[in-house]
Amino acid sequence: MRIVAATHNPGKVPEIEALLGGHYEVVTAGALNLPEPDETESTFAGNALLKARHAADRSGEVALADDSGLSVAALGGAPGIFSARWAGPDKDFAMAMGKVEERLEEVGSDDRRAWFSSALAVAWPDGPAVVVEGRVEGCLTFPPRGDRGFGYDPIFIPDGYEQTFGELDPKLKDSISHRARAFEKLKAALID
Ligand code: ITT
Repeated sequence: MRIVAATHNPGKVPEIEALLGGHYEVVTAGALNLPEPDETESTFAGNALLKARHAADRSGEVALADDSGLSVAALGGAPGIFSARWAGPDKDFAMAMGKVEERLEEVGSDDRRAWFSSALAVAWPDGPAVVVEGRVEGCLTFPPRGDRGFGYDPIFIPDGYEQTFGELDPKLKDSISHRARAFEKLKAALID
């Protein structure tokens, strides 16, 4: 069976493919020339549903979307749903990670706790949809370390580890990440 990965973020695609474990043929929204919808909702779940619904109804195929982001405790959960927008139109994550560090300096807090969230939504064309959410807790480190993964991975150390997601083996990230945890819930929701 084929599933549309309703994302235009190339960093997410291998992770989604790995989580699907080769059981589905994955085609991306970009490959189908589907337009990128505006993320107008105020929650990860709302934006994931919006993206999955948009792709499923336009492609006529089952679609899977991920809406995710980094939340920093000392910044009241920012950037959160604005994680991609903090990187600007050029998707400059070196700049976005610098902005996180600057904001932490401005608030003058030593609290480096942070978490990644992922909402995964599956939508059937003109049919139902399912949405679930997963989270991984950790702390931030500066300067960024490692060139694996994508986005904010080089500043995030998951609890129980000493390396950042940018340094850890992608297979390990795929077993403990926010996306992996959401995926476990998705499997349970689809089987129940
Ligand atoms: P799509 O909406 O097309 O999927 P996007 O990049 O705009 O792509 P989001 O709106 O969900 O996706 O933004 C999530 C941002 O949060 C993403 O761009 C990354 O910067 C960050 N992020 C999410 N998951 C991450 C992960 O596993 N590692 C590092 N950064 C992550």
